Amino acid sequence: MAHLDPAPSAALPPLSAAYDDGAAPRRRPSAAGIVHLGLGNFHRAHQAVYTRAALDAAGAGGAGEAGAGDDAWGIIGVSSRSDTIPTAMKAQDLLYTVVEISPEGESFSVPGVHTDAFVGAAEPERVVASIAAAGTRIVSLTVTENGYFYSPRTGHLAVDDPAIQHDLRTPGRPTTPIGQIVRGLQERARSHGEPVTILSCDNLTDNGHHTERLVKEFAGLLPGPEAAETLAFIEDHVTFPSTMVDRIVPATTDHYRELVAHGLGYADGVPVPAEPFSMWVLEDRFAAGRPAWEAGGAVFSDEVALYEQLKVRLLNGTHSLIAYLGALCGVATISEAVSSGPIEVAARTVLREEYLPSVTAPRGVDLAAYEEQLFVRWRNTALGHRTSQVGTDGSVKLRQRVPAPALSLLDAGTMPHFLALTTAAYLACLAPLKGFDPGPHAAAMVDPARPMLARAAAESATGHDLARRVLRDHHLLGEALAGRDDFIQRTGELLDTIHRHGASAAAAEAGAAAANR
Ligand code: CS2
Repeated sequence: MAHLDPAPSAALPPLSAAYDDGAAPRRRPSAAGIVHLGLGNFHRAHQAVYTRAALDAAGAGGAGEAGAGDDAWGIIGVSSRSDTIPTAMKAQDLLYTVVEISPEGESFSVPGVHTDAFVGAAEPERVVASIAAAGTRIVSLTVTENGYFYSPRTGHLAVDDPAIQHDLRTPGRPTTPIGQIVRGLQERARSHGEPVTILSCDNLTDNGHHTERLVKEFAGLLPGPEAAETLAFIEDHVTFPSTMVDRIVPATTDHYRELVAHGLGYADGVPVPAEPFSMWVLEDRFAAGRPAWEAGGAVFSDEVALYEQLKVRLLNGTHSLIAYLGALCGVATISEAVSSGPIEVAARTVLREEYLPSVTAPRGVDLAAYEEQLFVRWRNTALGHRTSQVGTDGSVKLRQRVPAPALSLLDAGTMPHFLALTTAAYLACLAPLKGFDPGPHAAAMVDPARPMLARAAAESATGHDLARRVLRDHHLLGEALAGRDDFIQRTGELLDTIHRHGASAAAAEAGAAAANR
């Protein structure tokens, strides 16, 4: 990629000035209809872009679908703790640029759909009030797999977690997304009783039902009659549609700020890079209307669960293997990792032989074309999607990706060597045994299980010891896999190979074993 001089941003007009020359949408939403929890890059390059298309369609007279012709779908963006994005967005009239990156070049767009932005941790009462406002018709979430405060062992609300305990004891100042939602719903029930939709947009299987269960479990723990009142309101006035979201969105770097400065001629402190591909499949169960997101290509379907399973396994599951093997091979980006022969072979094998058997294609989806498209997307070198970003939060992500397909193969008498390799490569990155250095990209991975993993690694002499401690004793991949000694043994063996001979040798070993099964 051509080198660009650092942007002379001080000399450039701020993005807010883009209105005057028509680079930003002139038509802003007339009011806020959506409160979004998790004002990160993914939301800003996904839901916000679909919402812009819906507002444009409403401006053009609408298409006769639900929500068409309605422009009161502005989004109040709530960042969980960091003030970087809210502060920067407010300084530029709530605008930011989406930089679409393909090997052929970049294109720029400014969604301009937010009506406010603030930090939830700094203003907890305002989160509750925003969710409770009668004008709020959808509360959407991108809080990552790690933001739902559920026990990976049971799938139920992590009642003993100090943050959930805090939210149960402190009505007006919740800090967790589930606590914020329930307190907001409680307030709605008390004040006006208007219906609302809770819309999870995270990579969780059955994300709507999962969110509904956690919300109801939290509501059920409220004191005395509050529990019954809130649960009754939820039952009658709240829906939780499931969604499948898909767009690769790397972290913002100065490189993207420079691209905006040079390409668009404005200073944007918080642009969002994104791949050209984008997909959104939703159940059409909205309690109080919705924007005409189909104007941006969203698909309303009764097969969301199948789409979600396809995506979480084929895309996300394979992505994890590419990230951990890549990091162990010293590679910074997904595109570089998947272009290496042994990693591509491992990725294709896990996808075809270990994820594919457990998915059912939604109507009209060609699985061979889906696979090819994934490899094209992963090879998008211009994107700079980092192995450390995909490898982050593996303890929570792998629970969604590995156990179900692994168990169905194990139950059929087939060893899932590459799912064991995914687990082994994760452990090699996050729980290195004494004397093993997984390298800087593994060191950059953030994971809530790091303290437990470090203790387990310190107590273990071999890969097998470590796999046993983490999978069997700590149930890292859930209870069912905790009881599968064969899978744990295989993970331990592959982990020992990584320690002794490196990740490529372990991938070759898994490949040889898979060829013989
Ligand atoms: C990735 C996803 O970080 C990860 O675990 O697999 O963020 C992936 O890029 C998106 O789900 C693509 O839609």
